[in-house]
Amino acid sequence: MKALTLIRWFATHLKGGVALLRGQFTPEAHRSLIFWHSLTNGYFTDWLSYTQKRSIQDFPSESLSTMFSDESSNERSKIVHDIRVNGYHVLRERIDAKLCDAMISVIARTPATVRGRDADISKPKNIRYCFENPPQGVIYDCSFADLMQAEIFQSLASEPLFLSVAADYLGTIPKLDPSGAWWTVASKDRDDSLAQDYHFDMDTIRWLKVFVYLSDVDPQHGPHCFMEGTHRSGTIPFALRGKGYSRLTDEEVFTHLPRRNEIKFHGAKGTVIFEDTRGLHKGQPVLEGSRLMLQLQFSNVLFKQSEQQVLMNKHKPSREDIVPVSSNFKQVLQQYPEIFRRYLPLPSEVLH
Ligand SMILES: O=C(O)CCC(=O)C(=O)O
Ligand SMILES: [Fe+2]
Repeated sequence: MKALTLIRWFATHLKGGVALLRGQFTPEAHRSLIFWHSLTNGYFTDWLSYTQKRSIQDFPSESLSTMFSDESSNERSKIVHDIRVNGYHVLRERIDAKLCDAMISVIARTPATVRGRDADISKPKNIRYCFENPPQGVIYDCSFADLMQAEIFQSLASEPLFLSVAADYLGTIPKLDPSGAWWTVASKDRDDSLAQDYHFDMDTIRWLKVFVYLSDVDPQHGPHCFMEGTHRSGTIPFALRGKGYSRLTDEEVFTHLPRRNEIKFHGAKGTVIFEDTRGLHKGQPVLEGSRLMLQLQFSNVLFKQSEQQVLMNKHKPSREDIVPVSSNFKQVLQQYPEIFRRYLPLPSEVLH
């Protein structure tokens, strides 16, 4: 009987693996992706992402304007090289403080979902709460679908430096996957769902995250941490990856991987970190005050999501929150609608 269950389970993953190779990105296939990823120490995932490579030229268009200096824009190949080798790159240039403040002001007025240490446990956790009057929690998440209503976030998501680095790293047109901003507040409690223990992400086949600190981050304010090099195949020992898609304590990680490979990102407001979060990473708990983090995820393929997962256009920030900045959004949307497919229910004449 046990053997039969095992055979069935393996057959399910075999079917899932074939579906993935055929380009069927269903939730069932996603479960098999995690299985094959762990079993092959990442090599299956590498193969799959290879099958998704497309030749892209002159992407994105030269005529788009950037919020960064020429120096940063010219660093593109070095950034991609660093991500390939180490799994991350911290941009030398920070995002301008005025732009950060404009983002913060939109985020502060956007309803947030509370996670962890919820004071009112009779309420389901996935309700949106208004940040002005929050229940006790550890993390307050704002969905990018909401933030994208503001021009500043449209500009950020269509920033040519981000798009070009992502396209180069992914080997195809990047697609904006679940992204958002969140406050983490000081808390003694820990919760499995909070990403405060080491883990790897695996929402799709290959992706690149762009993290932006919107508050100063020092050791007291929950630095983001990454185990250098663990985004590459063959680097995570079976004792860790055999646990599948779960959280790992520092003790577990440092029993199997050298502690000196741990990178703690301290940085002022506006710091940009490119990271392949296929590698082991976590957000250290905040010890005092709060940390505001923004994250964009650019993926090579979009897995199908349930209706519930797609929180779309639920809230419109008021116009006074919107600081006019030159936006590339319309141009990118017109040329490459697939980048924002997850977010905008575009009319079919735009898509085809
Ligand atoms: O809060 C952090 O620094 C970690 C976030 C994280 O795990 C993620 O965005 O995938
Ligand atoms: Fe993560």
